[in-house]
Amino acid sequence: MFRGEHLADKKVLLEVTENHLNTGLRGVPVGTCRTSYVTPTEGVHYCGYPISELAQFDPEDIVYLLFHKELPTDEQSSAFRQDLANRAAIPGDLESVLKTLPKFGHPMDWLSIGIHTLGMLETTEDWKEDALNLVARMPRLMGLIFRIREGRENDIPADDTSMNLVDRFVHALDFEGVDKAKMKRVISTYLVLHMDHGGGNLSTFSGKAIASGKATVYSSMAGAMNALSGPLHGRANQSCLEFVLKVGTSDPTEVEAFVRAELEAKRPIFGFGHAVLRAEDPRATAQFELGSEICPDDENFKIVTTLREVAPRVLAENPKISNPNANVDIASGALLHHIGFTDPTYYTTFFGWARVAGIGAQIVDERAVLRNGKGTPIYRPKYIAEAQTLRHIE
Ligand code: NMX
Ligand code: MLT
Repeated sequence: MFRGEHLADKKVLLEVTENHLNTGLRGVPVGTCRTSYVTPTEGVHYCGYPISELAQFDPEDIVYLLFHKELPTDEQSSAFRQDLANRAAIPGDLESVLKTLPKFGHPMDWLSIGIHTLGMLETTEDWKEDALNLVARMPRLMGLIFRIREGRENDIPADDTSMNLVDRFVHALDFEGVDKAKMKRVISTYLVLHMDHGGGNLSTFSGKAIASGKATVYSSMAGAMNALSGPLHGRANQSCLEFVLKVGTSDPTEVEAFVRAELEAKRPIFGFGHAVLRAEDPRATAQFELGSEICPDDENFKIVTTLREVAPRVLAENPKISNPNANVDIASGALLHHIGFTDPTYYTTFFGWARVAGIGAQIVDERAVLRNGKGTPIYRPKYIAEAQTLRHIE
């Protein structure tokens, strides 16, 4: 049962006026979304369930929800985990390709190329098959990216496809001297919180636009990852931890001085603000709760806790800023750092890993379900010619 049917409310439709032009389609309805919607105060809902109710679920059950639009029963959950395991083996030599990439390249570029490579190794020409195969193969790709970039490319543990998604990544990674149980808990929560965020966020929109020209799921997803890699979108989680490391103190007075100086220098305060939300993002709240439980004394966690108190007050002084509150990126870096991922340049790859599920499910819906299975046509919004352009035409 798909709860929270917002689309019955036709008031969301509006007349497009000149004021909507050149605003990045802000607020302009362009389609329907079957996986999730975002409300300004409760944030994202997956198939009608507010994210605050889902944070503790296993990632596999949330992938099931996004693809099937209902939470699985115990039997459905086990069958789905088996299905993912059956799809998980990488059908070819991904490792050799990754080993040729420049180690100084950004991990998001590796992720995009890795997804492209998976598509070159096997594409089924069935939207859902490809989307689920990709979900099932992501943990190994992620593990290989980390290991090969770090020069730990020998003795990579053989893949064990019977493991769950997070265990398979941690197994490939094979970090020494870390608390693996804590690591699995943080990654699991991270994946669930980041899987989907409505139909119009930049990476999802870009992925669906590419797929509308009938590019494969893999090509569309690689494009979506490129969109996610921008510093105002997914890569804000990297910038946010870099920012936290620069703040370097949890003293409220010093933090406030730092925030003001950043604003003065016209630099964004990472981890705050949102295009749709108008309150603290519940995904941030969930991560603060997790951090208070597992690492209340971690220095970076203490800094983000102070930022959470100080920055909204300072940002609210600028009436142009629609939402001065914490967004999803504020605490995730501190948690990832705490469990052993100390290099923030990797953080957006976790975001990308998670989003593969939501974007994949939305591509399947747009290509094979909407408009009675016919799918939406190729994206082609209208642009209005500017006077200068018209002069050239004449
Ligand atoms: N720090 C400094 N300035 C800000 C911030 C912020 N955190 N948030 C908004 N503004 C500015 C924004 O740049 C814009 O300035 P201008 O008119 O000069 O272009 C003005 O306030 C109005 O922006 P809004 O309408 O409030 O926000 P918009 O929808 O344009 O942008 C973000 C949303 C998320 C891009 C913006 O809030 C931002 O840059 N935040 C910091 C970066 C960040 O944390 N991004 C993560 C978002 C989550 N994600 O995954 O995408
Ligand atoms: C998010 O997860 O917050 C997004 O992808 C950004 C958005 O919704 O625009």
